[in-house]
Amino acid sequence: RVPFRWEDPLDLESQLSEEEITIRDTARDFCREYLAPRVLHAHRSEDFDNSVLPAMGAIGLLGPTIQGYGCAGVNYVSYGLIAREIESVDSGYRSTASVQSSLVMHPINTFGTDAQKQKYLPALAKGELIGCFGLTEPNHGSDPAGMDTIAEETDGGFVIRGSKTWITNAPVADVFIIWARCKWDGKVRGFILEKARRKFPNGLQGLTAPRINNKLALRASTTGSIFMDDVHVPGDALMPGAVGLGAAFSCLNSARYGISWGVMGALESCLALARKYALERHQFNRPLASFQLVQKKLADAHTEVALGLQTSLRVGRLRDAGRATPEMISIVKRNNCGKALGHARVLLDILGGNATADEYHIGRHVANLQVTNTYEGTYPQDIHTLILGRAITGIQAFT
Ligand code: TGC
Ligand code: FAD
Repeated sequence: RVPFRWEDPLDLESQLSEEEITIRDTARDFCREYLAPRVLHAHRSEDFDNSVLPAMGAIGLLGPTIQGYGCAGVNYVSYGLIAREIESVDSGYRSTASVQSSLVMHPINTFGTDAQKQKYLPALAKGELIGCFGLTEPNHGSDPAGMDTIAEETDGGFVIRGSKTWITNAPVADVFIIWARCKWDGKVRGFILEKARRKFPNGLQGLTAPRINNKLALRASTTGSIFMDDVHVPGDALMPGAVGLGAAFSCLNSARYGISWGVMGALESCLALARKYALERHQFNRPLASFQLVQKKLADAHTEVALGLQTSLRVGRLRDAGRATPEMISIVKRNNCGKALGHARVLLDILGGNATADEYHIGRHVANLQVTNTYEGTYPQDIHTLILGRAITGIQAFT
């Protein structure tokens, strides 16, 4: 009989190359040694830890799929494996990293000029600059097409006015990727704005990014609003290739794909923690793990981890071959986020009263996983349901 390893039920290991395993192990060691000891303080205090992005940058975890500019230049499967390891500690750390990689470095690399790439990418890769991505607005979340932020042409540059909200990294960001509707032709375009802090003491006037305090989840990451009060930006702030909403949505493809791996990492952590607890804790003179009802909770979560990782791996392989579509990414984002939240919530019950104590971690993951179901397509995955419904029927049901 071939031995069965519950930790890797469908033998994912054998589907990875040596290089992918090395990258995964490097990320795993970093997460265990650097992030895990910090996470309870970060969660309790809601303080953004300035050391985290530079530490990730030092071992090549930022913008890892980009070739050159000090980036690792690895494949999308490796990117997913990194997200899985980071989110096994906390979704907030993964958010911080995936915004930097997928929503800031990716658009600059894809849509920017050579000068923009040279200026920003090496420092973003090192974590010396922090980036954020402003698409969501107070009145336009699921439907960014209705955005109110506008850009007007002025002598040699642009004036941008409007606001964004619920923006990861915004309060600590130096580089703002801002999506605005352009008055001259009605198209949405992407701009790079420099905040007057740290590396850009002469940054833009009228750009502020106050923090949103007292979040119930993702407290290890920081989130803010962005206000742009007639911000005069130079002509070279425009990313020439970032034209149309499709450009903004193409950045979401990378981030949503990474989230599909990440949330499986969070569920794997919950499973390992619940299993250990169930083996150690005794009631009725027996370990909790000996009760059939407890075993069902573990088996259900375990099956979804196994299936979810396989589907993300498949989409990653297709993406690396240039054959992944946004609909495929909607399948894994929708499925894995929903399954991770549902099963983490059930595993939490195994802890009994201790579920209430944050040092048992599962409750923090449950709170975080609610948000992963909200951003990048909402809970209960309505937007991805409708993206898939449209693909299946040919009829859009958003409006
Ligand atoms: P629609 O007509 O569908 O498309 C407009 C244009 O965009 C193209 N397109 C895509 N291109 C590439 N990738 C995709 N995924 C694309 N989806 C659409 C499309 O082909 C079209 O191109 P063209 O050339 O024909 O003009 O646009 P719509 O306005 O009807 O929107 C549809 C909908 C609802 C799917 C879209 O608005 C949507 O995805 N809404 C959800 C919004 C969202 O996910 N926001 C995320 C904000 S960022 C964030 O949350 C970061 S959290 C990160 C963290 O902390 O980890
Ligand atoms: P709404 O769009 O108002 O949706 C409310 C409810 O209505 C949801 O249940 C939704 O599913 C439902 N709904 C909406 N339209 C339909 C429809 N057509 N059919 C059926 N149901 C519908 N955004 C960024 O741009 N950058 C970031 O870095 C970023 N980081 C975030 C970090 C955090 C912690 C959070 C919470 C959010 C972040 N977001 C970010 C914003 C996030 O992407 C939005 O919250 C999300 O897109 C949903 O928009 P909304 O909150 O306006 O909800």
